[in-house]
Amino acid sequence: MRFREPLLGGTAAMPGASLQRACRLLVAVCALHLGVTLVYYLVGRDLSRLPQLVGVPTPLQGSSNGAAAIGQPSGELQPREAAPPPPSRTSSKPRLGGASNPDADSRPGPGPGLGSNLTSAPVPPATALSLPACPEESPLLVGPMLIEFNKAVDLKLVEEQNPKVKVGGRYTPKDCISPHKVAIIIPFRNRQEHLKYWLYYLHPILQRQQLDYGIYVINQAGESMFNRAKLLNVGFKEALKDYGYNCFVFSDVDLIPMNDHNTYRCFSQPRHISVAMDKFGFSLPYVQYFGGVSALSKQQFLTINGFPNNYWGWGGEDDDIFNRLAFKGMSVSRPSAVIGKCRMIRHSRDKKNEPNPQRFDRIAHTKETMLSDGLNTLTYLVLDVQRYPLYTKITVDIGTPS
Ligand code: UDH
Ligand code: NGS
Repeated sequence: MRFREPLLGGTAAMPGASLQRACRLLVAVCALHLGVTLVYYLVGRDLSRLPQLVGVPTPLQGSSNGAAAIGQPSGELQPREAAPPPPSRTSSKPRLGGASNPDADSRPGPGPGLGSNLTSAPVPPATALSLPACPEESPLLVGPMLIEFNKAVDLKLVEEQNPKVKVGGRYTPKDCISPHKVAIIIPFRNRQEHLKYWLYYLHPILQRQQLDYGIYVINQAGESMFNRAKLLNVGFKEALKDYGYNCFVFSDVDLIPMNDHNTYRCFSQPRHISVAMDKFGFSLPYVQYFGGVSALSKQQFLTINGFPNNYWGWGGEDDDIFNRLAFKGMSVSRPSAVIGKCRMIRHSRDKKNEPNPQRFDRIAHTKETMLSDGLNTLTYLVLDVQRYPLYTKITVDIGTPS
């Protein structure tokens, strides 16, 4: 018996030809599929769009949120010193701020004035609309961090290490919408070296915390007595002219958190953030302590009429703020002493910030004074606004003790 050539032509070849055609069709379909996939990949390269197209919610991918690019500060600071980079924009015309413009507080969104360039920087609205909300706890957090201050910081490098931070120190998560629109306000005068450490450590942390944030350094002009709380009031008002912030973190320039689970955001009660400072043996110095770093929502801040304007020199203003909160029936929320660990950059006492001898008398009268000393009586003159790559610096004349 010999084998026929059963599948090669004639009537007997018919089933073979059909199979061939079917195979060709299959190959064509595969090629088409491959082509379409390739086009999606090359054109979009943004996989977060795919779920939007098919109506599937996007699980958050840590790596697509910049965590890898941001990186964890290794503690390896660059040895090179650098002058602050040139500002992107300068407004040198003095502007009056304060109680004369009460509407500034209630504007929910971006407004005229200082920051129109900042509000144009974040994600375009079309993309933002399709993004999911950021999760309650960021998946990017790393926990305890090594914080040290033994090597100088080069701000140019910090800039390169934080490419997603926009001019003026603005950042918005790319892959999700953060409910936490946080203005970080730093009272400042003549502490550039501390500010460099602060920016080096905090920018990566705040990005990992998936906050929609902006950094405001409120620089007191002149040589008169320092006034921390008044500068913080100025920061509140000025930041709101930039963007619809709903949360305000008030931070000394020399305090760095040691655990990124200590989120720089607002809570249902005012938040004390720097609860376990190294200089106090990683614990609270006293239960009412509210100094260092704290966070108040816009509404909480407005409820207490902001901070006092008349604590000139060191001490007591944070106790006055605590009293204001207590008199308005609020309590203080805090992280645990483990999560709340932080380091302070050691330094000597600043000139023109000597202890205020009036502070004890003032904190004994917060209940009455808080009605007539605060946001409703705040006056100041903005002398200069500089939009640096990593922060916005607002220089103000806040006057002198009356
Ligand atoms: N600040 C300045 N410049 C000043 C004074 C204060 O930028 O000249 C800011 C800065 O953000 C600082 C914050 O205001 O972190 C609070 O200043 P502070 O002097 O009340 O508190 P700090 O913890 O120092 O910095 C306390 C006195 C240190 C004495 C140390 C003696 N060894
Ligand atoms: C209290 C001050 C606070 C100050 C705290 C810690 O005594 O303003 O010490 O100060 N209150 C009064 O003086 C009434 S610190 O050691 O951080 O300089 O914040």
